[in-house]
Amino acid sequence: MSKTVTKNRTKVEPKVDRPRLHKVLLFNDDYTPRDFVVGVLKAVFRMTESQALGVMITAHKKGVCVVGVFAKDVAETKAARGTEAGATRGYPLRFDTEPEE
Ligand code: TYC
Repeated sequence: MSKTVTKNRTKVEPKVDRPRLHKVLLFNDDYTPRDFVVGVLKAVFRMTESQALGVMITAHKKGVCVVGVFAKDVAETKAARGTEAGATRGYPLRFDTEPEE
């Protein structure tokens, strides 16, 4: 008599958390020229003129604006590049990162 062979075909999904995405925030200040902020947004975040203008104006009016959402290392690099771009010209322009919910 032959034995019945059964196989468990249920897929076992590893319980790994997807790495959290991080927001890049842009903060308003009273010194950095608007055109400069727009230029940094275009160069570092590859935005169009109108996207960059929208983000700059939102930060200017509200105090802060989310620039975009990226993998942690990408968000940190872009925030650092943006802040450095201002610092090299003596502006207090500030970007920072924050984990997404
Ligand atoms: N508030 C600045 C000005 O009036 C412009 C500005 C906008 C600076 C957004 C920073 O994140 C910023 N010159």
